[in-house]
Amino acid sequence: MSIALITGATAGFGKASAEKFASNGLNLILTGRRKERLEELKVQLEKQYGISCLPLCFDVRDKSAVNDAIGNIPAEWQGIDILVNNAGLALGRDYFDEADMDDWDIMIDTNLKGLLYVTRAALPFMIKKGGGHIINLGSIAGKEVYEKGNVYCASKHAVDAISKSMRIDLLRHGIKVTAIHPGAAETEFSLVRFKGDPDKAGAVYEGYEPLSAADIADTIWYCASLPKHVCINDLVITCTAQANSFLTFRK
Ligand code: NDP
Ligand code: 8X3
Repeated sequence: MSIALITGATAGFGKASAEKFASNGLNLILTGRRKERLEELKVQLEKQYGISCLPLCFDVRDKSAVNDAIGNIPAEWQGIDILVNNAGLALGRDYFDEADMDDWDIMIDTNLKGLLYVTRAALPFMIKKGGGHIINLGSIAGKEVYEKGNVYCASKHAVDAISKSMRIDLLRHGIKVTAIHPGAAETEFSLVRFKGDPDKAGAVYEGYEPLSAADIADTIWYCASLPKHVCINDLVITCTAQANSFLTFRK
């Protein structure tokens, strides 16, 4: 059975992807910081789909914790076929000159450095196996910038750039690299961005139908399930009401 490692599996795209991958018979290494949610998901997916899950609880910003958790996975889990680098967040929506610089650090440390740490830790297993597929979650914010998006947009532009670099540097190992760039999708994303304020978070999705976590999980699975010789390099996906990173048609 194939093995997929999905970061940020406790919510949103990561959780929906875990369900999609499990329904297609893959064994899953599931990561996140919320241990209880990981344990609950393991129990649910194993019971529902008859697959096996290995929950790994760590913060992707902590390089030693990442190396420790992934570097020491049991031998039977080391044959990772697919790595979904999904863990990430936006914090705040403020003008550049007014933004909280601690928010900047957290976004850069999570969205860019966390992705780098996890990938480097998992790669030796994929290289040893002779190939695999890395799927990075960028964003439409990694293609275009918008007002008060500054450092979140920069962190996702970095994901776009590193995905292109990985595709070149990992070619010799037969590892595919796909970057998926969603537009607005209703998950816990905005609740996190607005630091737990449900009114601000809800307002983001008012007046139009945003993408859902399941829409993105379907897209991730589509890219992951293509034949070995086919690689979607770069995919931008928005809801029909969204034209680009800043223009959304609201009724
Ligand atoms: P959610 O907030 O619903 O889920 C985010 C996931 O990331 C959670 O499982 C969370 O787990 C994990 N995570 C966050 N920080 C860390 C950390 N430091 N260490 C480990 N895990 C972490 O958001 P989405 O599902 O919407 O977002 C997933 C990805 O997609 C992100 O990279 C986001 O930037 C990107 N994206 C989202 C869009 C949207 O509109 N929703 C659009 C475009 C891209 P835990 O808290 O348990 O650690
Ligand atoms: C999340 C989408 O438009 O809020 O990456 O930046 S957006």
